Amino acid sequence: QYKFWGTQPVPRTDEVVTDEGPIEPNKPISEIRAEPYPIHKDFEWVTVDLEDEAENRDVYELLSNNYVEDDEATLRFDYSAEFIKWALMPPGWRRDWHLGVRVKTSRKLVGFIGGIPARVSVRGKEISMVEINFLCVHKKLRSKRLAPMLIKEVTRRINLTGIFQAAYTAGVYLPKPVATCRYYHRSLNPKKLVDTGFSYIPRNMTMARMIRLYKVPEEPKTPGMRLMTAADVPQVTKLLRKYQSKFELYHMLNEEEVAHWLTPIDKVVYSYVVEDEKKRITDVVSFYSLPSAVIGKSAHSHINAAYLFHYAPSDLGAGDKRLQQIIYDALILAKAASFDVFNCIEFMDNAKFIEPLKFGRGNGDLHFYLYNYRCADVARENVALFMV
Ligand code: NHW
Ligand code: EN5
Repeated sequence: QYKFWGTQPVPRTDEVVTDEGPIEPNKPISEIRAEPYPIHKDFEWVTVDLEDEAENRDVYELLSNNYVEDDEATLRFDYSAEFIKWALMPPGWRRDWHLGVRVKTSRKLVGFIGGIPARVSVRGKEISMVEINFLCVHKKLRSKRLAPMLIKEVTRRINLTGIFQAAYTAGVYLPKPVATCRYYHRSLNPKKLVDTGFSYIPRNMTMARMIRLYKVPEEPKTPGMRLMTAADVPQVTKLLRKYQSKFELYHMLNEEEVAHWLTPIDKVVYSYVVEDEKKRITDVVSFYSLPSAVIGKSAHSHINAAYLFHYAPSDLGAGDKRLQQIIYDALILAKAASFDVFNCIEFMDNAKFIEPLKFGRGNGDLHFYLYNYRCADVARENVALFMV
């Protein structure tokens, strides 16, 4: 049981965490291993240069063929090459945290793990961390303990920069989540979702009734709702900061980071603001595009999924209704942009709109983890950490 994770500074699965803080103290640089960990003679460590189109393509190919699938291998995440660059090159990114493994003879990329810097607020304490994502080992090299090697080598490279904590999310259970949240799905194109095996027709339902049930208007309902621009960044940053500060786990964003994560990029990230008569920004809502490839035989190659990303509803005394309204507009805008489904997880204030806006419970969980940081369980409505 947990031959690798048992050696790492993470809580045991049976541990009841009450105190809070680092599990191991920071090491002086002189005590951190200076050379890369040894690797099997047929392979070599590489630092992937995502600014190089061919290397960006190599990561895209590895992930599109080998990354996360659902329980029955119906669908596989298909992050676009441009999305991968956006996700791994935010302000402060470092090339040596984009770690790959190549086969020496063929140069084929067969392993990857990515880290980005983030200041994370954990119950009011601001901690410099990395966020780890896109861990992937080629299907032909599974169960050979390559994943622990990637994790150890990226940890070494990160420790050398004086960072000793990390945050990551996964669908699999590992020692030990600080929170676990369920995925929810709002159908926008029910017929395609059923045809591809993502969804099904419930008993006592027909396709015609489903199509009617999930129909949304063609244009947003909130007066003043429009696409966000670079000029909105200062006001959006203030709004997000104010709203986020009520949660116990979130990524603290400065203006530069808001510009990176929210400025719209076609087919990657979609952000909208509500502007009032006095040109003030009162609300913001965003989602990102993450298609899934249909693995089995189907008339469709992909499901176009939008995932709810950062948002902040204004506090105009409308309470829960306001949040419902801006998320409803996000559904409308996603449908207009040809998305088939709108996904979110049950965290933040999402429970307030999940039922009224006809989201259905998915079969997958997302677990939230901290590396080398003990922290009592965080209730899901207090989690606001986004990892794409
Ligand atoms: S979660 C998505 C992860 N990727 C996938 O699921 C893609 C498809 N699967 C694969 O590519 C988002 C492979 O199955 C992987 C495992 C590579 C997952 N996280 O090499 P072995 C992220 O990217 C443990 C962590 O033989 P494999 C977050 C497993 O429990 N550990 O397996 C990533 C076992 O350890 P144990 C995972 O199937 C966060 C060991 O790996 C894991 O060929 C990373 C087996 O290794 C997962 N998702 O390859 C941690 N899945 O103790 C970052 C399995 O049980 C930590 N394992 O023996 C922080 C680092 C930075 C710190 C800085 C201070
Ligand atoms: C790194 N940032 O299992 C995170 N997805 O529910 C990586 N289920 O799509 C970790 N076999 O419920 C990702 N349909 C972990 C998630 C891995 C992928 C995954 C789940 C999340 C999912 C689909 C079914 C998939 C195909 C069947 C699902 C139900 C549709 C729903 C029913 C109710 C009415 C609306 C539609």
